[in-house]
Amino acid sequence: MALRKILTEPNKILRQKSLPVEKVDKDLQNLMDDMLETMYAAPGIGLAAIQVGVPKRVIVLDISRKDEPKSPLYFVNPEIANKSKNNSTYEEGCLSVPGQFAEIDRPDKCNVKFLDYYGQPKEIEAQGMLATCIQHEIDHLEGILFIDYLSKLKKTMIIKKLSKQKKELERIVV
Ligand code: GNR
Ligand code: NI
Repeated sequence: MALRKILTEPNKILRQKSLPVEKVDKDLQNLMDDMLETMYAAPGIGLAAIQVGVPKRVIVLDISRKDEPKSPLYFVNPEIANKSKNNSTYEEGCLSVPGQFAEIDRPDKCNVKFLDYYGQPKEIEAQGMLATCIQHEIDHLEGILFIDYLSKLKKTMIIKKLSKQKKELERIVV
């Protein structure tokens, strides 16, 4: 297992559309193991493969609390089969948009079809935080970030700030 580097905005790779996985093999399981380790280290509760620069439709999640046993979830080729008409609002953050948070409205329940860690087809009904997170991660597979749902002004301000932070960091490294 290895930690991978998480890409942050602004970065064109994050805007790529990820491609379906053809086979859940050892290499893909290795990617999922690395993603989970990277997510726990960050720390975060979800991670899409594109956030570590791999344009494959793969997501890992763990929404268990600190005082609960770890409960990792792996989703390969996830698809929303159904979503509720009712929305709920959560304060979202993103490891690719560091230090920024915003309230985002999304359907409060969704059914998700996917392949599990072993390539077995599964379907779950997600609600609450899990539903929010799965939708946030599936957005990554389409090149969408939560800041895309904000007003143009808010989004521009956040991207400017992150871009400035990146330049500052480069200056220090060089
Ligand atoms: O760690 C994360 N927390 C979070 C909080 C609210 C809604 C979504 C998320 S996902 C985020 C990790 C991440 O960026 N996944 O893509
Ligand atoms: Ni994210």
